[in-house]
Amino acid sequence: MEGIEQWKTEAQQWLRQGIEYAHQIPPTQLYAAVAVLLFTTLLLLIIRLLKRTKSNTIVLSGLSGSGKTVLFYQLRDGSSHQGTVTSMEPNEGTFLLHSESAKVKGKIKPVHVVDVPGHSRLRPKLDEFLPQAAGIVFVVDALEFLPNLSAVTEYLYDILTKASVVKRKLPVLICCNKTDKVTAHTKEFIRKQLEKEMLLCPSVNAKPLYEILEAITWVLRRDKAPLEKLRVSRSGVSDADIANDYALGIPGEVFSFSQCINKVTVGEASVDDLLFAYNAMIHLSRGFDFVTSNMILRQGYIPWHSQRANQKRENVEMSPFSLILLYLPSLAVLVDGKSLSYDWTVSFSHRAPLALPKQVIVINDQFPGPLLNATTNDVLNINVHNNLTEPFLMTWNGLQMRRNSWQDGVQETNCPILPGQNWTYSFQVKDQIGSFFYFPSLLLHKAAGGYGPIRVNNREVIPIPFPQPHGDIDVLIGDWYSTDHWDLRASLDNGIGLQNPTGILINGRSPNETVFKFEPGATYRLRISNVGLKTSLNFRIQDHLMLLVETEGSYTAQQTYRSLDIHVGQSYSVLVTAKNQTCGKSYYMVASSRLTDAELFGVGVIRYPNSDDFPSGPLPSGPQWNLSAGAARPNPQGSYHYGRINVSRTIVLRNGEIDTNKHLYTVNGVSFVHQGTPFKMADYFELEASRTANFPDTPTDNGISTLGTSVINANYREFYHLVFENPTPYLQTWHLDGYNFFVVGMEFGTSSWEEDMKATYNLNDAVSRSTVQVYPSGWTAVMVMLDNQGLWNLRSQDAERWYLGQELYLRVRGIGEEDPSTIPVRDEVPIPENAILCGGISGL
Ligand SMILES: Nc1nc2c(ncn2[C@@H]2O[C@H](COP(=O)(O)OP(=O)(O)OP(=O)(O)O)[C@@H](O)[C@H]2O)c(=O)[nH]1
Ligand SMILES: [Mg+2]
Repeated sequence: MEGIEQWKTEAQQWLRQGIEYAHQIPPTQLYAAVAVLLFTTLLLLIIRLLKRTKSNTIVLSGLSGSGKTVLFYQLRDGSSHQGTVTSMEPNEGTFLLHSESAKVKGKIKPVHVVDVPGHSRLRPKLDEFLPQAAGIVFVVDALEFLPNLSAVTEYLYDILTKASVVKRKLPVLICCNKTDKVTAHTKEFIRKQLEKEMLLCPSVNAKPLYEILEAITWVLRRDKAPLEKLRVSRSGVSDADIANDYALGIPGEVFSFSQCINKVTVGEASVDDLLFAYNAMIHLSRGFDFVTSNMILRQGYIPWHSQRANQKRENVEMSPFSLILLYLPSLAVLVDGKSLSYDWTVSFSHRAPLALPKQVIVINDQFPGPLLNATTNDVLNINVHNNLTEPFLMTWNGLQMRRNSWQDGVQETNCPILPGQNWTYSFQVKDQIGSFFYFPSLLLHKAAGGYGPIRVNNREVIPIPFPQPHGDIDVLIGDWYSTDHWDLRASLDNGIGLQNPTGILINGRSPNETVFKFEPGATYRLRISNVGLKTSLNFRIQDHLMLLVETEGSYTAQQTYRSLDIHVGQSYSVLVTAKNQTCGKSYYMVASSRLTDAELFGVGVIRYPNSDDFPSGPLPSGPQWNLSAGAARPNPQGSYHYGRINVSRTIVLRNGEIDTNKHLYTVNGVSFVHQGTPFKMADYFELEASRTANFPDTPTDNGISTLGTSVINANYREFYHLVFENPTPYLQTWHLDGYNFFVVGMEFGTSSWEEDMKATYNLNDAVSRSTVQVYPSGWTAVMVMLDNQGLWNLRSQDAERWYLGQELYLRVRGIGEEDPSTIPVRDEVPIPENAILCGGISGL
């Protein structure tokens, strides 16, 4: 008690002394001191307050399916659990990033992550989270990027023009996701496309200069129109955007993300490699800017994917929920593309091409058959009524039937449509563009016609790398035998090969019967396919040049040709510009045979206005071998990194012949013989089907040839290197259903391929196609990413050799190898409900 009293007295003394001291200080100094004191306290309080409200919220946004929810779980748990379904509610959580959870607790701070559903109806939720956000991660699906380009751009534009983003200078990370896939686009490509597409949004500045630059670019590439077209197509969609808060870009300058007031960065990520995403999160949530991956590595963040990638990949892919939901009708709105229905009656008709009567296969009474005119992602339903007297199947040369070999229409994937019956093919032309054709696949029916053109057009919003042509013209060229197909078949069955064809048809017509009308000055896209049985053709137009722009669904480096060799089963698009002020004249279009005893000519006529006459002068002559078009030549798409992928298997396939009781054709010594039940069906119903055991990956030298059922078992998502060797004096063409491959090497003069030939490969910008020629005594090498599960026909496009056994099947399987009913729908669609059953499964 005494102690306390003493303290009290001392305190009173200090107070008195203090007051006296204060009285001695001049009042102004005193006020100043108090003011400084108060100001400092206030400042400290404000700093404290600000520090408290410093946000650590990262908002994940982006289109539906871009991978936000997977990213959310990966960031939180290092795994995406059971996979994902389309989110209907935002996902929210405050957690230590999984990559940091091993670090010393207390030193690291949790991050608040919000995953906003991408469905357009749910996107307004984004506005609820932006006010407290520290940064936005805008997730882009780098795999399905081009088909969604306009939707992605519109959403991103919306975000970048919001007051809550611009005013607060919110950093935005454009995270290009799914880069684990080989066909994913690079971040540079995505950035460029987005910046370009942004210009089509309202109130993005800098249009005038951009337009000038674009015009120059397009004129150099002989183009003027695409941007205009895009602008028109976009302006209708985005009227609502005019209400956006801010404009983007700097007037008079080409738009780039660097012009945004807030920082916009582009990075890459995937379930297998979240290094960038993790670090972006860490830096964003701590108010730092994004860092380069070098800095990240220096700071020692460990890429977590190295330990757990495989486990996660399985988790993602086997998700039962996402599989079921893939098929929920409620999701149908998310699938773009329209549904097209065709009703086809296939029948024999007496026709007389080349003035020689023959039973021709017509479709709805037409020969060639009707045009299938689709746009990328459309779903086609083609109800085929078989009014022939024989079983029938149609196959779709070059259409990839993604995940859906059930619709491929070849002997080992489908049971035939019997006479008098019908079957509806139903498939999506997913992520494809280009020129193709369909033809009957069984019983040498192709010799009777039954073929027709397929166009898969670009979606309106996807630019094409050349001016929008004035019109598209389908040109089907092919050899023609005036003998009925059953007689031809009987000869082959009796060991007598096909002789020289009777002639060459253009669009099913004899010379001079097919007329194409040209308007002066207009540019036409000719979609040319060789639909014949076995003859390579040279195509040319009198006094007109052709600009090659597309090969079986891939845009090529554009090159001008006077003539083009088109081998059986190949398709090309060329642009032909009509002459100016050329009225009253007409010109020859010629398709002439190669390597036949006598040169045969298919002749079409190009007519300008007011010309009724036939062209004058001799037919334009063809060149010697034209080895450049379609070889391993540049493809400017530039977004594939196929040259960097490790090849998991090399298969060398040598074509040959055997004489048993009839003349047959072989691959690696095996001539294919159909067993009665299509393999695809036998696989599905787990029927023991006889297969040639151990089909060799390289030709054997023992010279023994056999009959068999060659199937190469291949692993889904592996990267294969196929070499086709052709020791014969005849030209060969090979086609793979379900895929485009990169043509990396081609040689003639020697048919035996050696390892060291790889040194000559084009591993940068090879053309991507589905049918490739192999020159006489030559070899051709291709590389293919097996990302399309199913059973795929690899065949000689020569109808005679195909009919006589020169084919095999690539059985690309992943999960569900043992029990086909467990194959995830995401990898392969289930057997169609209307599948025709036959052979060993007909009673099931
Ligand atoms: N290959 C690959 N697939 C991925 C990756 N990330 C996500 N996916 C797949 O993409 C699909 C969509 O992923 P989600 O995370 O559900 O998509 P989301 O963005 O949340 O979509 P919404 O919820 O509809 O907005 C799933 O099937 C994932 O398995 C990736 O990095 N690589
Ligand atoms: Mg989601």
